[in-house]
Amino acid sequence: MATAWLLSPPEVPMQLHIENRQKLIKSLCHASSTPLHGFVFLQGGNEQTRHDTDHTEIFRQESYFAYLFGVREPGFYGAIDIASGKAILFAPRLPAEYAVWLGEIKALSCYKERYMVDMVYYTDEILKVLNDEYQGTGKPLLYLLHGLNTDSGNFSKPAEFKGIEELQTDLDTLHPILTECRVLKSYLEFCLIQYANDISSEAHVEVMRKTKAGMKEYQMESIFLHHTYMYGGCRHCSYTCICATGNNSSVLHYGHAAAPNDKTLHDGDMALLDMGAEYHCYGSDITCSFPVNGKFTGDQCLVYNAVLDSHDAVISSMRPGVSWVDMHKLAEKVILESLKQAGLLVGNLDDMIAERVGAVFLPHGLGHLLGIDTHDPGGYLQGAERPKEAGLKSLRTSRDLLEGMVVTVEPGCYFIDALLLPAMESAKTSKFFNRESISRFRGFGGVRIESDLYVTSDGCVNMTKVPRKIHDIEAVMAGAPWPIKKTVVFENGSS
Ligand SMILES: [Mn+2]
Repeated sequence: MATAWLLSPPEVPMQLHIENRQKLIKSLCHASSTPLHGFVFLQGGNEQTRHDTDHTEIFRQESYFAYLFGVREPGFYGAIDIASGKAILFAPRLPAEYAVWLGEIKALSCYKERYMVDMVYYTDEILKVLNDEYQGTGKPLLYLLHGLNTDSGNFSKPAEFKGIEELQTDLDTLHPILTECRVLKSYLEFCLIQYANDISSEAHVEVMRKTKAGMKEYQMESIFLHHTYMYGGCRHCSYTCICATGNNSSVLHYGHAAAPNDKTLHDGDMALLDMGAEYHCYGSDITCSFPVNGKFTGDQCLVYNAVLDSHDAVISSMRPGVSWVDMHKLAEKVILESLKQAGLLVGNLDDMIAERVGAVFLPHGLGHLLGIDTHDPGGYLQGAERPKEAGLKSLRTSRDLLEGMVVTVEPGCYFIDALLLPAMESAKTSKFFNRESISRFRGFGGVRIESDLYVTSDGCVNMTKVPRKIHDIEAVMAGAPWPIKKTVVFENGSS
């Protein structure tokens, strides 16, 4: 059955980045008791080549730079004059042969128009321009980006250019404030994340429909990539596709170079597909789990519904002020309850929770902030400590929810020998496991269900539009329609 897909990815209004810059300046001024002078100054990403060769990897903008300026080309710098709010871009001066190999060299005015900034100069003019534009006394002061990414442990690299030592620099102020700006999404940002969700949801459904025993895992990946690029204009994914079937679905980050989605699908396997496209640097992060033959067995229903109940329980409890750590505990509890009801676990639920049995089945965090990065920054405020308990320590945020956050909800239930076997041996936890029933699930793999949620003033909106209930998944896999009404983005202007 042919489906009419929408063939026109949306034009992104640069108003989005104007608003992001205004929000930053407002936050910076709000955080200081005295009027601030100087420039927010960022260096955009540079093109990378493959190892020692001249093969250029496809460029994707650095995320903080993308947030403020939306520039898609490499080699740029950007400044915002804090006093006036004026935005200045600095473009690389391209050599004449660029026009032969890479295309027309654009006039600076083209960048000014496209990116809706106040001024554009060349990168070799930075020092002069900053000196000329500076309204304060003494040497121009630059607020540079330097701070920890709490997911990777890496630090963002402050801008560097020839002559920067002649200016004053501040490395401490900008990072926490700019990061916090990224945590709460504007209406236009919401629209972009919704678009990435719409096209990715559609692609997940397309994969479900085409999945059959005998295929390779990478063919599911290929269908997803084709759909999001062909019909959605998404050149990048938010992360490497995880297309795991059978026991591979208990490998949390399957799909990497050493496990490249290359198993053959067998009748009876569960598939766990964690795939999300990104558009104009804003991403989506969606996981669907289903049997490759299109029909759930009793045991597959049991595990799947345990995770779906957990997913739904969290979503119906989410609202501003709710602690994400509590949401993780709720997710865990619902899964443990289901496993107990099914006879896989025995004993008192509170005792199981106290002994961290939940982390045996759900060892990763419940979810994370999502935006320009899949694991968007800001999960831990400066000075905040990570929880130390098993499972909870993997949380990428321990914060209370705020209106405007986009968070993933991704509970899972996995049968991972490396966790299950020691827990069944441990003096503290062995009593909770019904060995006979659990043995049925060795080699089952796992189930994860992941949706992207936008936190509203009194609840949340699920931005992910894929079949979740077992009868809906079975129907779609058997050919039933699953219309995804694409959200018309950017129509209502900005907020
Ligand atoms: Mn995720």
